[in-house]
Amino acid sequence: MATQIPTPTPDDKFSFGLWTVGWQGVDPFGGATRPQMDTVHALEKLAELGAYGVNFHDDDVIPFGSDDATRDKIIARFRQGLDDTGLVVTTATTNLFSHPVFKAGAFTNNDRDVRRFALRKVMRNIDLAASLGAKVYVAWGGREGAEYGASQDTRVALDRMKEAFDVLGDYVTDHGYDLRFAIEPKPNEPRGDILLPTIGHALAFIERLERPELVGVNPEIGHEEMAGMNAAAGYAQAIWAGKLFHIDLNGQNGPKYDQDLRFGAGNVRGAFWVVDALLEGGYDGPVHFDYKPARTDDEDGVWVSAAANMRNYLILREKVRAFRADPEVQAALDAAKVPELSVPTVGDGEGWRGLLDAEPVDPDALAARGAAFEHLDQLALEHLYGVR
Ligand code: GLT
Ligand code: MN
Ligand code: MN
Repeated sequence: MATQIPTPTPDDKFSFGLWTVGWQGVDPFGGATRPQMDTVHALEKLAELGAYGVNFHDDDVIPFGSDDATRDKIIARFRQGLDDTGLVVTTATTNLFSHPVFKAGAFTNNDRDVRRFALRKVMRNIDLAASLGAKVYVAWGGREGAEYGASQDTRVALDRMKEAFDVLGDYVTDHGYDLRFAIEPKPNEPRGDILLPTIGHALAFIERLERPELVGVNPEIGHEEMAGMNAAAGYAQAIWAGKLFHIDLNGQNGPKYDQDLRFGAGNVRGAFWVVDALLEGGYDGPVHFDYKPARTDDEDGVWVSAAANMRNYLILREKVRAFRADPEVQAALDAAKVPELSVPTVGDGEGWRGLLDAEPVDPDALAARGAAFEHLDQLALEHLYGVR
C-alpha cells in the first residue's frame, strides 16, 4: 500500500517567492506565456494550498519607479492580503538585476553612482521587510560578476561587496531591526561568472565582514548543481558553520542553464539527501521554494506545480524518516562504521605524543577491511524507490 503523505499545513513552514508562481515565462528566446499575476491573488492561492509564508523582491510587489503615493497604496493592499490569508513574510530581497541600470552589477558596479543607487534601493526595501516582520534578507548578486578578465578587478569587487554588507549591517543594527542577511551563491547566469559562485566562496567571504554574525547563506539546490557541487554536502557544511539562514529548494538536471524545476523534479537522489541533511542537521527555518512553473503551462499548471513542491518535500521527508528509522539501515550504518566518525581521532589527554607512542598498526590489514557502503546506499535507494 502506498505511504500516506500528509497534506501541507503552516506548521511545515513552506514558503514561496512571489516571483516563482508569478513568473510569466519570459526566457532569452521568447516572451511571456502567462498574464501578470496579481500579488494578492497569489497570496490567496498559496494560503489555500497550505503554505506558511512568502518572500518577495521590492519590484515584485511595487513596480520599479512607482511614486510614493502609489507605493503606499500598493503596500497597504499587500498588507491587507497578508492579514486576510494569515501568510507570514519570512524573507524579502531586492531586485538588483532587472533594470538596465544594473547591467554591469549593483554593489560591485565599476560605476560608483550605480553602487550608491543600489544600496539605497536595498535600504528602502529593508524598511518595508522589517515592518512586515521578515527575519531574513536575501542577497542574490546575479549581476555581480564579469564576462571578461580585465573588465573588473575581482579583488577590488570583493572589497566593494564587503563594503556593501558592512554598510547594510550598520543599517539594520542602527535601526534595531531583527534581520539577518543570507547570501545566495550562483556560479553563472546571467553573468558569465558571478562573484561568490558557491556556498564555500560565500562562507569564506562572510568571515571577512565587520559583522559576520549578521550574514549567512541561502543556498539554492540548482545553483550548486550547476557548479557540479553536491548540494546536500554544501547545506551540511553551512549548517556546520552555523550559517544556513535560509534555503532555496528546487530541481536541476546537472550542469546546464538554471532550470529552476519544482522541488523533487530533476536530481531526485540529490533531493533525498538534501532533505536528509536538513532533518539531520536540525534546520528549522522556512522551507522555501524558488522554482519556475514551466512556461508551457497555464495558471492551472502554476498551482499544480506549487502544490507539487510541498508534496514532494513531504514525500521525501517521509522517505528520509523511514530510512533513518529502519533497523536494517541502523545495522548497515554500524557495519559501515558511520557512528565511529564521531569518536575523536586522538584520545582525551592523549595528544600527538600519545598518538606516536600508540601500538603500531598494520596498514595492509586495515586496507583489507571492506567499508560496506554499497549495502547502505542500496537501502537508501530502495527507500527512495518505494520498495521498503
Ligand atoms: C532570481 C534568482 C533566484 C534568487 C531570487 C532572489 S531571484 O529569480 O534566479 O535564484 O533566489 O533574488
Ligand atoms: Mn535558480
Ligand atoms: Mn534562488
